[in-house]
Amino acid sequence: MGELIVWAYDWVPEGPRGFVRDLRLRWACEEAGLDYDVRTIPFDGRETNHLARQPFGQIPFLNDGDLEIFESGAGLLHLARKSERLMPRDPAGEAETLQWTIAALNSVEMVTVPWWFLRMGGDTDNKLNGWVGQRLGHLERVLGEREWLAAGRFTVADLLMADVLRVPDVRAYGDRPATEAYVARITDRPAFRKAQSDQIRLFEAADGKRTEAN
Ligand SMILES: N[C@@H](CCC(=O)N[C@@H](CS)C(=O)NCC(=O)O)C(=O)O
Repeated sequence: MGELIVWAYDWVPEGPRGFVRDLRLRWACEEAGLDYDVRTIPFDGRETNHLARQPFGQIPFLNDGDLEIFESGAGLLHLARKSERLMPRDPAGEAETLQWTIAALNSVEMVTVPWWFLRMGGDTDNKLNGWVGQRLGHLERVLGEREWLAAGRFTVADLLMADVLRVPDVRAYGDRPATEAYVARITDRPAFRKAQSDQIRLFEAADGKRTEAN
């Protein structure tokens, strides 16, 4: 293992800025105090220009020296194994962190992503409303009873769950005060704010280059 490199797009339109998933890996590195570099692949041609590194043509992916990892969740868990700040080392704390990390991906984001995708296309009264409401309702109950998802302190599970929940459509859906307080608290962390502003700055700098090129 060696140099950590987070791979991102070199540019995206304004809408997704601050939400593109390389932010998850940047944020985790910031929380853990791990040195990392960000490198980019061209947004134009993204469907096919990096299939050797990410078989679905997506970002992010991560290098750790010679190790290459795609999927933001896999990248986060890899980083969590490098730093106790992201995941406790005791078996119970680690198991709780793992289960909530997978829950963020496979029980919450698995429903919220297709849901907001339908809404983006104007289908606000879509068939996933009930399913999303149910998942978020269960989470509201959990978050009403505890400050952190796992191990009684901040872990990579909170990073990922907050990132899934902070999507504006999700955040605005229903009245869920405990969830809103959780998202606000976690996205107020300096590591999040730095990762987000670094991402936005990269895309803003790329705006200038694209204008010059056209
Ligand atoms: N499950 C993947 C999803 C990655 C993903 O959706 N990435 C978006 C950017 S946030 C992307 O590359 N979209 C372009 C596409 O899907 O073609 C992960 O978590 O890494």
